[in-house]
Amino acid sequence: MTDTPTEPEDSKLTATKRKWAAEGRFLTGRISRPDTDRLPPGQHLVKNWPVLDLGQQPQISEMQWRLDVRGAVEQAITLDWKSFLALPQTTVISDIHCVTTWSRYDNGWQGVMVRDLLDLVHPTAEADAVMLTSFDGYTTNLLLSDFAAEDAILATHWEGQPISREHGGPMRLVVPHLYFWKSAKWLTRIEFTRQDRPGFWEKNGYHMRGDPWQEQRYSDD
Ligand SMILES: Nc1nc2c(c(=O)[nH]1)N[C@H]1C(S)=C(S)[C@@H](COP(=O)(O)O)O[C@H]1N2
Ligand SMILES: [Mo]
Repeated sequence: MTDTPTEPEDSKLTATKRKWAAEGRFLTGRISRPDTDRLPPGQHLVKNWPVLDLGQQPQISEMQWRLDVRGAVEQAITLDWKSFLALPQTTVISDIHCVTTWSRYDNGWQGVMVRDLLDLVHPTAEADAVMLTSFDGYTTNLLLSDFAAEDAILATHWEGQPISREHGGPMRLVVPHLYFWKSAKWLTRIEFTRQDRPGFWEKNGYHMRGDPWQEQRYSDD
């Protein structure tokens, strides 16, 4: 049902952000911890919610929507919209930290906790990472230990309203403890893998993990 989306094209944005990575732009050299500093080094607070993506904002109807969960799992599954909404629904509040230096506190999310999805598919002992693919062709990778964070959520609602198309509706991932590029909008495929492989930004100079408190903005090489 879900075909592999094609890789996004090289754009001006990609070229600019690749250049920032090469220059180490925005790096403060400070290391911090979430329990002592709510705001990670080099970040500033915003009240609005900026839109950032590769410029293709797919319009996915509830009819077309699918979430394909595959790879190193005991129970691969393809969910349609109705079966996704039938999973346990949870609300959480968390902060956003974007690598372009803005942070936004106290975002209320509603949806399916990643941990509830993991209970359903049971990653095998070999599974070490996930590759996420979105309807716009975007990819990003996470270690399973980060994806399984207790506040990671497959979100359908923000502040009580369905997430708008520009912010990744009808469903996006939110992994609050990593830079926001790891939080795939319009998510359609979760592939569990034995090895952590780079996604789109990770191939373009950005860090494999992306911990804001350790300022893991860019790859080391
Ligand atoms: N599918 C998809 N997800 C994506 C992106 C994208 O281009 N496509 N951009 C990422 C980046 S770089 C950021 S900072 C956040 C921005 O989310 P927002 O537009 O809701 O603020 O989405 C992330 N998820
Ligand atoms: Mo970003």
